[in-house]
Amino acid sequence: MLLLVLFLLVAQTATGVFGYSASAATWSYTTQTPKPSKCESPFVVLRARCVFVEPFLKSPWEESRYLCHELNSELVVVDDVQFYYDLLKFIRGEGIDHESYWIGANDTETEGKWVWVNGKAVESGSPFWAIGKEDYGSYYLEPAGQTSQNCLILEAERAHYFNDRDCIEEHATICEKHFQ
Ligand SMILES: [Ca+2]
Repeated sequence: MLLLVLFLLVAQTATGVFGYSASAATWSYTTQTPKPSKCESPFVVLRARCVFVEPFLKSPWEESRYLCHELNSELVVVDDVQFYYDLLKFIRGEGIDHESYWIGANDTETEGKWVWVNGKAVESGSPFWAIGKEDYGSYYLEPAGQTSQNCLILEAERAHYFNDRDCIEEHATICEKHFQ
């Protein structure tokens, strides 16, 4: 009988120790893991924003967005002229300006109503959108693709001005990581 009581006591103690260890291990994990750096490679800081320009993988717009999500980021929102300038300067400086890049806006939900992935409206006209020239000489402002072109791209052939393209075309990607 005494042996049985001793056995139960030891078993209870062992259980208690195990439980304590598990919680201690959890505690030490959460407090000792280093805080992640704000903008780590392959992302770079441009105009105080954290972006990743991926020129090699070509994908439809939705897959480009998925790629960004996999990197805990989102397709880039180019809503600031100075940031736009720095982004283009970076692309040219890196020698990767032969590619066109999907960025984070579309007019899929309502034709002609361009919306960034953060829900804000895309600014129309200059200095963002490309100007086209008809064969007979007159000029027009993009976007002009109507319902056949619903995704926003920085188009290489248009000096990386904004243009609307068919979302299923395969192009390079620019992601942006948010800190807040
Ligand atoms: Ca459209």
